Amino acid sequence: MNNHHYTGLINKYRNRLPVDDKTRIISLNEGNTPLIQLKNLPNKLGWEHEIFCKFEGLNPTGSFKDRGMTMAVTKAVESGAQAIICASTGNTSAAAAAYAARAGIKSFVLIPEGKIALGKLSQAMMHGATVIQIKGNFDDGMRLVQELSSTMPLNLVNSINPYRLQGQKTIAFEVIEALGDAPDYHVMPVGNAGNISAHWIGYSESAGQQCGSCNLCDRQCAFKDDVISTKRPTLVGYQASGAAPFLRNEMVDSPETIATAIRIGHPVSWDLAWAAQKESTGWFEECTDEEILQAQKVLAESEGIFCEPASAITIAGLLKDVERGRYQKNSTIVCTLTGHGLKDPDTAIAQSEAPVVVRQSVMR
Ligand code: AN7
Repeated sequence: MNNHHYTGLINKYRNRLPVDDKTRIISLNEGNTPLIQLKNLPNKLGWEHEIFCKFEGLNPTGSFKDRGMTMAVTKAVESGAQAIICASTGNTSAAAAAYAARAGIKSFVLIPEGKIALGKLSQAMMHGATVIQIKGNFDDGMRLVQELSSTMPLNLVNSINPYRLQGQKTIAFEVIEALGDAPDYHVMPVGNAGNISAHWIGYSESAGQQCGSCNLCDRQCAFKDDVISTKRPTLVGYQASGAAPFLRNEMVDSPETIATAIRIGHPVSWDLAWAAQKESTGWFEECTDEEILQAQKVLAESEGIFCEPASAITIAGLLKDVERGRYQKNSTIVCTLTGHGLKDPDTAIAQSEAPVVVRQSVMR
């Protein structure tokens, strides 16, 4: 095999990840996703920013979760685990099921009954996970899997597992490589808040700086040889109005939103995400379900990029905050589009006009 064949993010960034030469790497060649500059939307709106989408929907299972899962499952296997478990709003379960299949171990996934997008459910089922639907939401599932994994030989692969964040931090490395430096802003959806924390770890390491996640990180940002950027971006996190604990400044007990991926009221990475917001002088903002769906459609129609509703909240947030002048003029802004639109065809079809039906005779 030639040296240029891309074999996933652990191989690419192995000197910045907790693996050694003996580690058996469980990978589906995740990462290396495209950074696509938006053209039509900023032109139409007269925005003076350069806006890029990091399209994480193009990972092997269709979401950013693959970045964390390659690392978590690699370490689970290294520790001798025979089975992994997670709670999920959908994408984590799809990734866990796929990487467990790749590793040849078992996976158990807990999902809220009737509240995950069908594409994600089909993935967990096809990859052979034991799918357990619970009469409750993600936060209830999270409590259950923490309990189960503490008493049974099950390796927990939710983002409370620090290896998940280690894998997910690599998105920052890729953005910096593509742009030549960190952007001015990096914008993303916030649910369980692992991803915003991972972005901050990645950007901090890249700039050779300490961050609020250092206590969880086995490498202590000791990357003096790997400094690749001159600065860290301002991080902006968008939440659905019905599931916005960071806006309410307290946990939300009955989260509700059409963006089921981020239907989370008790984020596990609460402290880390606040640290990321404060240290980056960023902010959290909320968007309604209506704004989310509208943004999903606008992005798909104007740029040819189809992301899932949770991911489209980044565009909804920009539509609101750029117009308000919250972003400094002439900025470089990167949006993480966390998952592919094909994950949730039901929501897409429900908000689109029905196709016309014609008799064949009319066509002649
Ligand atoms: C598309 O799959 O939590 O703030 O269980 O699937 O790191 O939780 C999914 C989260 C954003 C939020 N966009 O990221 C799960 C799960 C998409 C997602 C998020 C999720 P975090």
